[in-house]
Amino acid sequence: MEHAKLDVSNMSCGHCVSRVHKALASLSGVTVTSVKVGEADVMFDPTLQSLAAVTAALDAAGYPAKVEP
Ligand SMILES: [Cu+2]
Repeated sequence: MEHAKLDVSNMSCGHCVSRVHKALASLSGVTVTSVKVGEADVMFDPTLQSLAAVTAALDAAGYPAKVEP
């Protein structure tokens, strides 16, 4: 498993936190470590899921995300 920290736009409240959490948790190979307003931490299995697919899923949910270095 690899760790990634995501910078997530458009989040403003607990509702956004639960929507982002749900979008991430629905992806196979992804374990959500934490979600806060503006950021998310995940562990992912690179053989099952790419970071590009993870950020694309958040984009689709209305929360554009980028990977923090
Ligand atoms: Cu919200």
